[in-house]
Amino acid sequence: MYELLNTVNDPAELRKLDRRQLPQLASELRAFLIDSVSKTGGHLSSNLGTVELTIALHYVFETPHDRLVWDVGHQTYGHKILTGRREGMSRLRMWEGISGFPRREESEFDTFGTAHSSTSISAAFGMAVASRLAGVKRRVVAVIGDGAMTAGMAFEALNNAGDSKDDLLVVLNDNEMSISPPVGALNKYLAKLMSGQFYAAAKRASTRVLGDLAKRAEEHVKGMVTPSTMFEEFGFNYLGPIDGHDLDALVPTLKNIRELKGPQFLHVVTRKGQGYKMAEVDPVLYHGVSKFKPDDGIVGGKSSGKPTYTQVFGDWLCDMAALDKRLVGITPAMREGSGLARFSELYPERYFDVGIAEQHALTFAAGLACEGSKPVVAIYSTFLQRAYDQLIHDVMLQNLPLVLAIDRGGVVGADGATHNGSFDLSFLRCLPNMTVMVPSDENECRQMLFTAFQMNTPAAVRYPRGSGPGEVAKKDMTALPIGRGEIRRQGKKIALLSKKVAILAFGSMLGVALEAAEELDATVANMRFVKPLDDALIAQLADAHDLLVTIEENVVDGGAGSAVLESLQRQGFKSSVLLLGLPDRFIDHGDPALQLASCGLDRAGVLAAIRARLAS
Ligand SMILES: Cc1ncc(C[n+]2csc(CCOP(=O)(O)OP(=O)(O)O)c2C)c(N)n1
Repeated sequence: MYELLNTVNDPAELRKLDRRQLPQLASELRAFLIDSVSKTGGHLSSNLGTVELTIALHYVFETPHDRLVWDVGHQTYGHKILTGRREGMSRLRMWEGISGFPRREESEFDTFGTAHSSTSISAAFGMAVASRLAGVKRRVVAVIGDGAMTAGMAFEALNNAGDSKDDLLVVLNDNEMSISPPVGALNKYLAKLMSGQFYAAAKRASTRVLGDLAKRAEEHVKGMVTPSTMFEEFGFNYLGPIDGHDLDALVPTLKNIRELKGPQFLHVVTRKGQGYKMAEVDPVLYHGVSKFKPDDGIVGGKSSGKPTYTQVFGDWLCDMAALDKRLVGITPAMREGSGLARFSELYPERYFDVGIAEQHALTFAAGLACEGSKPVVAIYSTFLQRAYDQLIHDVMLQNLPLVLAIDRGGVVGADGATHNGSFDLSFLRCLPNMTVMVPSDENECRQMLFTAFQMNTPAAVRYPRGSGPGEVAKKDMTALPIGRGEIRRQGKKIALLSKKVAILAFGSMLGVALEAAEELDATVANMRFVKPLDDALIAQLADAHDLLVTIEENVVDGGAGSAVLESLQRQGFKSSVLLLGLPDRFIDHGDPALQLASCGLDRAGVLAAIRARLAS
């Protein structure tokens, strides 16, 4: 079935094929992708859309000597398959299997680790400059999607690279989709470029001889070409748009461009989900998938029945919006992932998808807050990292009321190290004016969102991926007392080795704390707030116990446990304290239970750590 594909274990073998064999290779690669992703889950539509582009790039460029830099990297399965990882695909995104994104340590063909978007042009430009400085002749190619192109970082890189004379090729993979339909002026501009010139330009680009292109590039560098596209204004030689599924257009065009000097920009048009009808029709649903049967497709949407924290947030947002007209909901291009789909339909005028633009999202929200709106920014923990200065400088410093609904706090599973929300408690709790809440179940999450919304200062509610331990039964809006935790379990007898133990649990770790406490007959506190901390509760626990154990799904360094230590020190306690949390290393992809177990954050790990401390 994969007659040709099975012969390609390396791009060098690909380059030995006759050009006329490439369409067959593309169809085998596409079939392999559908079969493989249906068994493992992963990103589907974006990979199906880049099959021909991937083949053409490896066919034309001398990879790995020439550098191929993928943006986001969720479209690199074809690249992985053609670069010796066909068999590895059966363990894609699994514990100790290959990653769903490019990783430098995984292959010499993965030139730059990624998964957060819009980094490719900067990284590729850096590589082009370093190669020139080292006197190494190589081509460097960045492949970036139209969604990723909306981020400020991509424009910062264009601005910088376009003003240089370095040899760099930016390939814009324009499929007129982000995860959801793309937003913004750039998208309209690209559509205009496409509608006017597509067919004529596609024909021209594939037949144009090198001399024509070289002359045009030279004239471009000398400023003799009247800029006609925005990319030319940025200093790039713009070519295209061409059909990104037509290998007869792609290969000759790339071969010609390969010989040109200076910054080049090739606009390629593809279709997300190409070649698999159901993904073509619904590329949003097929962007990231769990296992499915290729003949049936995804049956019954993605819901597993039990509400996820994301859904709890989405429901709360709709309910809150009905109660308070000042509420606005903001997402940086994550409508589905962040649970805003229903809100966007019910309240289109108060819904803002700002594009892949986390930095702008925060400052935009700050502006809204200045004028009396009540912004709720829904953001993944990992993507909030990109907007840290905007959070500090524009929001916290001015003490503007804003709700940060932080999803995917803690380990996230198959997306792995790039996507784990491992650091937010550390980087949020050090900010003046901030309130940080961590729900231990879905109902508490709703209460905390309501509490945050009532406050007139910045507040974050940080919840994990997936569903929690309970069902959300309560639909009412009740606020929690700020900075107050609660005792969930009182240790009755003197526990192990005559020592009394109290576990101070933060958010998602309450469940495992309670399990461990059953065995040790320990006291358990549901701390609820990382900031402000419940100093009185900490003092009470310190008075009555020999060992305090803190547990959180955040790095130990600077996290909630550190905050407890600071509180004890401030209050003059010299308690024995054990800090449990994520270790000082990046956690790889895999089942979340395995990820947590690898960090000692499962029942067995927690018990072992506490026993070891008591015995020491
Ligand atoms: C900084 C950042 N924000 C959000 C995301 C989540 N995300 C992953 S892919 C994607 C859409 C990318 O669209 P595009 O670049 O057009 O690629 P396509 O999937 O259409 O091929 C988004 C928003 C991300 N990876 N990085």
